[in-house]
Amino acid sequence: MKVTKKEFKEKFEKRLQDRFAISIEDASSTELYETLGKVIKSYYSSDWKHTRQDYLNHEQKQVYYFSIEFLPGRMLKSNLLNLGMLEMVQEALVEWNIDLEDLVQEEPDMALGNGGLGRLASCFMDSLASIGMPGNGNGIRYEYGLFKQKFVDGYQVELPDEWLNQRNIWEVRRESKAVDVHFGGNVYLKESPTGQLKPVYEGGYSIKAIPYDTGMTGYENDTVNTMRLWSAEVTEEDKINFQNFEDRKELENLTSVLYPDDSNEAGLRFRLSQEYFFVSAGMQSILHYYKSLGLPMTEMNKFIAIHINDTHPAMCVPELMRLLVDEEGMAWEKAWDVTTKVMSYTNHTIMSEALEKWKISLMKEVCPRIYQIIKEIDRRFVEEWSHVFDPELIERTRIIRNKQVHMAHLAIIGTHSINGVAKLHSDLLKSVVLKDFYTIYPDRFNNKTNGIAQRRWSQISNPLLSSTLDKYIGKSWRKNADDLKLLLNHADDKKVYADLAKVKKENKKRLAQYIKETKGIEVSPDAIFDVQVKRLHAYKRQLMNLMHIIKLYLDIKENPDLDITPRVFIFGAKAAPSYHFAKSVIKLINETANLINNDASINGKLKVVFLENYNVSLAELIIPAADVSEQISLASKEASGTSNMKFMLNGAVTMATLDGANIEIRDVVGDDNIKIFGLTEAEVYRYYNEQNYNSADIYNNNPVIHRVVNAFIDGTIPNSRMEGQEIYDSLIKYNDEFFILRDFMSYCEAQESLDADYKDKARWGKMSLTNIAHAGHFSADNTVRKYAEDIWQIEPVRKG
Ligand code: 8GP
Repeated sequence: MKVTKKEFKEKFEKRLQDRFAISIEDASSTELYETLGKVIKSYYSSDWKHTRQDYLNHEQKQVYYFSIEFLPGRMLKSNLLNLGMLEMVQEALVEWNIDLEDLVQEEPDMALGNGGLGRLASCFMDSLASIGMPGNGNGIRYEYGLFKQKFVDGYQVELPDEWLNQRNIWEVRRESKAVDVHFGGNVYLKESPTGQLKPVYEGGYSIKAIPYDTGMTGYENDTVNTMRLWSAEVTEEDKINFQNFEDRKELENLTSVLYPDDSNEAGLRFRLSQEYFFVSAGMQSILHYYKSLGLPMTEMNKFIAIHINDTHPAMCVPELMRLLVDEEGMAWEKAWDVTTKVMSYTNHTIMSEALEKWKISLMKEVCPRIYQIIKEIDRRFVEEWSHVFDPELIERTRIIRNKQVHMAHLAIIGTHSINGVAKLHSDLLKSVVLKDFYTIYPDRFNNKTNGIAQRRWSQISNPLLSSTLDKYIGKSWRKNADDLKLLLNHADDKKVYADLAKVKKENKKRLAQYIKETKGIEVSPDAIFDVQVKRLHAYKRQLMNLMHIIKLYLDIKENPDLDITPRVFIFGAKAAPSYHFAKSVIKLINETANLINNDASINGKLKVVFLENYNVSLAELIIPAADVSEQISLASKEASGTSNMKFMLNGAVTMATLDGANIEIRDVVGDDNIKIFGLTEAEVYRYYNEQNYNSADIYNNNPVIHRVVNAFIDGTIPNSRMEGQEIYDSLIKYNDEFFILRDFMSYCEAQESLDADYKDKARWGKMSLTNIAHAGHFSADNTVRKYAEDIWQIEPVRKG
């Protein structure tokens, strides 16, 4: 789209005038932001309409990405960038003495997700549009996003995220597309006059599902896809149908809050109702659309692909069966054939506590017809395979087992494709976690290594790096991230290293300023910025990072002349509100930070900063400033990780275990440009098999470890007696579930070697450059193309 500055300014002034009856000088940032949003929307609205029409006219196969979480972050700048207007608008605003950054701050960070899985969904939305693929999002419009985190006395406190208090300028309410979702009651089957069994519903209640659509703009290609988020509304008329007040309240609030748990999923009725709500609403609207095409129902798979992002939307399978069999009168076998061809599923974690299971009694209560259909799917599964495989294997893989409905089993049995999110993870699914299913359906399993929205994580978050890259390799990388490889032509050029270092320093200053403002801590941009930002989870081992900090602190106390490069350790992490251990780790990091930051005797060689409320916007500030990216999960536990990719794109060097996508990062950058340490996945499994891990032995025999672990209980870290004891017990009494003590010395060695590399400017320059140059490998554009080809069979319609 080509919009001149003059046109833009006229339109902007007119909008401001029409909406607020004021001139630019009198307008507040909020009014300016809202006006800018409206103007941007007006620029893409016709493309949005045309994109939809194009898909319709071409009877184009479309994918619907069902995800209970989306984490788009702020959209103002990404929309401007995608429309090719960012620089022009920045200039125009400057002419009015307005800083675009001030308006950016007005936008709430749309945080409708917990972490990796939700952010991935949003990266995919961006890429689908940017490569011109017909892709839609389908999720929940939570009124409260993920809680806002504050620290009080070092403890995490959760505050509500009332993001919708300020109006969401990007969404469009589409009342005319509302559907009803039925909950509860009883269902029995009755023979119809034609001899078919039809469900008869007794009681229960319906909730109105209202869709709110948000345009997903593609990068400079006039494509605008749709992310559809559903909101629950109860009409006055419906209210009479509720048997009791509690039911009514619960359902009225169905889409009010995002379940604030990352992986310790508690089986709550509320959550199950949310899942059924967005699944049923989305499936009904897709079917409605498909019927409008007037094509045979049996060919639905040629026009529609539905992706189940983790198991939360797994009820898409029985819901489509319900619609085809109950509503459309299709025979079960035909409906099953279509359903499995339409559906595909991604698994995002091997942590068994995150594999969802629902009590049968609960599912019967919330969505009784869905339960009946699942039971029938399960019955047929057993019938089909029990003559082929060992009965025990069939018993283990059934959907309904031990009075529970296993959602991953449903997602596997009901789809044609199951993928993991990095090579190692996909291999572990086949060899361990879903081994039995791999025996039954070997062809369904595949890998799709995650990717990131390259433009957000470079052009938007790191404009300085972007213009430096333009200077050396031209601009093609902005569209095609593989062209970052052109930087390798400068792999030995010290001038380029110096320029990249200059950019890094500026970004560090920007972050240092934020740290000063928000935490009151002074940090030097000459220090190494060593960053770990991600959800707080035991397997991610923030605790090991903390132990390394404690070790350095004790080393410096013992030897004040110790020759180490000053380091600033930066953390960002939210803990699930009910995750006690994770909250204790937060408290300990905060207390250690207090201790170290206020100890003048260490001469500022170490600083520790725990930034509050880590979210997408904060990530955009932190990641460009990082020298070191901490990706230190126990090998085999992190499915992929995606911040590792964002950091490398921004020139940080990864401190990594051989886990998740770290392995693939190592493969592309080479051993010299990454710091690998710790157990391999095979070694971890050997410990499991031989059951011979003994953390107390390590503790008793290694004086360094002994000293660091004791710091948790001997008063070294103040104000944290209880938490310290708890951590100590987790490491010693409960045998250190994630093998921190086993990996600790290897971690410290890797850190020492990193320190030495950092001192050598040329060496570090080359490492950093090599990481940037290879980051295109992890562009979500590439990942999504692979999904499109191998799983969804969709093609770009619009110019990509
Ligand atoms: C995350 C994985 O932990 C991470 O390794 C991966 O990069 C990311 O998904 C995207 O694939 N998993 C989750 O966010 C997750 O499992 N969330 C729980 C609610 C299921």
